[in-house]
Amino acid sequence: MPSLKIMASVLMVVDMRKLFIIILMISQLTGLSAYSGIHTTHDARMAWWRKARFGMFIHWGLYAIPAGEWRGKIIPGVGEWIMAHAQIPVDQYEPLKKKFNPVNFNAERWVKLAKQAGVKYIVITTKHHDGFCLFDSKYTDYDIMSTPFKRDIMKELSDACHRNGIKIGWYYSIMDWHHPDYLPRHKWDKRPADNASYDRYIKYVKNQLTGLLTNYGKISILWFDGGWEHKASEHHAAEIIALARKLQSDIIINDRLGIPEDFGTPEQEIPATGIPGRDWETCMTMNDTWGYKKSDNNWKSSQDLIRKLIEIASKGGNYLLNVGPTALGEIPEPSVERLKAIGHWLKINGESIYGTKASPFPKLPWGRCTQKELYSGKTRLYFHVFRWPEDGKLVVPGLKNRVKSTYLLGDPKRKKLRITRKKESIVINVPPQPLDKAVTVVEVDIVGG
Ligand code: JFZ
Repeated sequence: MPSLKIMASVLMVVDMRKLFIIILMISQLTGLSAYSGIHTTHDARMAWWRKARFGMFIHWGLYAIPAGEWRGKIIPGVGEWIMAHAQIPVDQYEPLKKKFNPVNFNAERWVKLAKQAGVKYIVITTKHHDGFCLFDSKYTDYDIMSTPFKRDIMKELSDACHRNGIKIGWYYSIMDWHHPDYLPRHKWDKRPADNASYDRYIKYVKNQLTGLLTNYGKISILWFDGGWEHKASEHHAAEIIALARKLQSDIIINDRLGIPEDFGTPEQEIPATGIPGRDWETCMTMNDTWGYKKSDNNWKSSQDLIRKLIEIASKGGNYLLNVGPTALGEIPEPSVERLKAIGHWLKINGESIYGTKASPFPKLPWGRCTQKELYSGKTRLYFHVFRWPEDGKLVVPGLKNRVKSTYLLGDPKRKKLRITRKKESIVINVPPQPLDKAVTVVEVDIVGG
């Protein structure tokens, strides 16, 4: 019978462990980090992000009101840049805030659509270049609380994300065409700059980021933008990043403050060979604009968007696909349709994207490949076939490993496919028709990696 003293110390340990688990659970549920002093390593904080592969970008703000048109004219370029492209002075643009009343905004509906699309995280513009804040800011009245809407959109959206298990990230533009201390003034901005202080502006940025990273529970990503008009040192970038990591210890930060940080951000393009050795995410529009633009109906097809997701995953990157809601708070129907189509494909084929790594093959003429290590020392290859072989023979060049099994990923009957070896290739005998005309996935388990 162990002595009472030993029993007491065992109970102490058990209690302490329970307490630690309770604190961690509270921290996860509330996003409040009881351990904000502990900074995670890059790989530790990137683990969920690398598995996620697919996020939704949301560009929303006052620019959704003009929606790409000003004084009866369609303004060239992206919708969220209308203030610059139409050279609208601050005193003519700022009054838009009195018209911003997105009565059809419903955070739960947006997040449920994101989940249906197979999205794992959302990044939304808290403040874009026009300087308008979609959140309740203590440091400016150029914010959502000064509009007829008077509701903190960031609070409603972050709460909906936390309820639905979707990670939430903040886009925050350093460039600010409204704040009197932001410099340089653009040529169309005739406001005097004599008393402007960029250091005072950076203090404003730090104050706003403190609110954004304190008042909304767990924030998983900080997506900076608009940093290109100053050197990182002029932004006090290192201080801003240290502040963010102090407030949210495992937050993931992009490279657009002028310091590489956690991931690269190729925009509207997929790097030909990915970015080996670096985490990266391609952000892309579904049409040609980030912010809503009434006249832009140049929508990419659902098949094209699915194939882009696959292309990016096959090179080891993430896909941040954009929606630009209307001034009433609705995601445009063409975007909804495409998100649902992507989600339908991922419902059947998602394991060939989530948690996978880049292709081991240099190039495949008929499609792309991703891979996943299996516990049994085997590797599962996912061949995404864009161009189905008319002769029913899918040739995989350069695959020397022993093949353990081959199936169509979407085949409910799990019918094994016959393969034959041909020199340094294998030939997979596939049915005459693909299961999915957009992309059919062939899964091949091989010995080794
Ligand atoms: C920026 C923003 O200006 C744009 O409005 C949108 O938010 C996009 C996601 O990010 O666009 C850029 C940023 C950098 C480059 C081009 C467009 N660049 O470095 O060429």
